[in-house]
Amino acid sequence: MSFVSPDLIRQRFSRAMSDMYRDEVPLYGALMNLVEQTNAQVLANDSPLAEHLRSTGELERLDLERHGAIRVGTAAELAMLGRLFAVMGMEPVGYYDLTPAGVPVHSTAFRAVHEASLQVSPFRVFTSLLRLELIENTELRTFAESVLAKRQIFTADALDLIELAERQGGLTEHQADEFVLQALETFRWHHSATVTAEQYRQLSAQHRLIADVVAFKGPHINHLTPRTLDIDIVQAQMPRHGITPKAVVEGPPRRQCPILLRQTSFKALDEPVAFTDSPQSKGSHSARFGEIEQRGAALTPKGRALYDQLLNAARDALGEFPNEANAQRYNALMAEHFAQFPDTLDELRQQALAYFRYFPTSKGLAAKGTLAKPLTLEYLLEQQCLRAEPLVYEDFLPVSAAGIFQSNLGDAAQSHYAGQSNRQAFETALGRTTIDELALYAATQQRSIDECMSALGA
Ligand code: OOG
Ligand code: NI
Repeated sequence: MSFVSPDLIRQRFSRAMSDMYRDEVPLYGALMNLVEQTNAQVLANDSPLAEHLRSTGELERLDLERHGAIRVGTAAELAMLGRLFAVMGMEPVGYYDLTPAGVPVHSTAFRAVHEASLQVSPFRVFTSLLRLELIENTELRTFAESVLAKRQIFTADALDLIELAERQGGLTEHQADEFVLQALETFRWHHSATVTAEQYRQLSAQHRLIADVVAFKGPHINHLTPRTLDIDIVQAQMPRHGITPKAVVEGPPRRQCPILLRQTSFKALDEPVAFTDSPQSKGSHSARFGEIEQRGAALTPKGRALYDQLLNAARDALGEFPNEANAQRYNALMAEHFAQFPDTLDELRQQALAYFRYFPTSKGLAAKGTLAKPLTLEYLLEQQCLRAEPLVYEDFLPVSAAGIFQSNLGDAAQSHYAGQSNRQAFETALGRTTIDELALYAATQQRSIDECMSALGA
């Protein structure tokens, strides 16, 4: 039996998800078009950037590139999702605790882990598990648990195909196509809620996110995010396309050498829903939104510590959550603080602030065997036998994610939770440990060094 590679299943699934979401949320299609136009413009005007993206393979994956997000209610749902994503070569990377920011969830990102797989499809899904234990009202918590206990978010065929894939070690062409169709059903939007209007109101009063998870049949995809090469252009253009962006771009400020991840979104749409007691009446729920991101270099632990330090200092100086009224001051504070973050590729590399991939140059390959030993990385770079390109950050940022959640839940939704960060509980629910993203970047960097050394005969 011959199996379809999990990377290709993921690529097909990502495309199917994008088509479904574009049908459901036309504004996502508008945003995609805007991003596509902007990317084409940036590439036409910035040939060094175009060359960098071509040489690292990022250009090929640019149009495919997107992430989505979902929220689930129970450990069993999370564990089964982990198995569903595994069929597509996606593993849980990173642990994000959003409770310090007043959002009662903790999360991971399901994604491919090897650079070759990421090249075929970098599709990622930010997946959050509701922390019901943080609901203080025991009656409401018990009610939420009982509602969640009754739902099945996977189709019977999806469950069969997951088991089949595990048993066989893969899926055939036909099975893979069927799997994509069946898996998609879990993420579809449902216009009818599973609770009464009054129950919805109570859940929502506790936290809008709780209503979003508990009151529906499944974990509808709540946004899909294309990757742009210039987020400031898109942010500025959005209003002209009938899209209202959130007040500030999350993540680092604009720089010469982009680092980590910059993100902005448009507010969630108010959509009609029917409740169980009043199927005809027009309730509404807002959950689904649009987002764009610009990705930069993955930072080492040292670089990340500097990022966190500067971000916290800028936010402390602002003294409140960034919002419409203080957006200008926030941007100025960010620019001021981040002036301390080195902004050339050489500095980022020499000070070990970012991860890099190394490529042999034609000069290096021609000189193979004739180079003076020992062949150190610095020597080979100096001789222009190698070149270094920053590694793309493939993950998320907890403070940014909280900002995205907040902007879509409304600022009134800020709550305070006494709960501790609980990675262990999350991993117990998931049924496995989450992968340390920094170890993945370090491994990719090391593989590229090893390949270069052997290509140059070291
Ligand atoms: C997820 C919000 C976080 C991101 O890109 O940081 C996120 C959610 O709203 O469920 O998508
Ligand atoms: Ni997102």
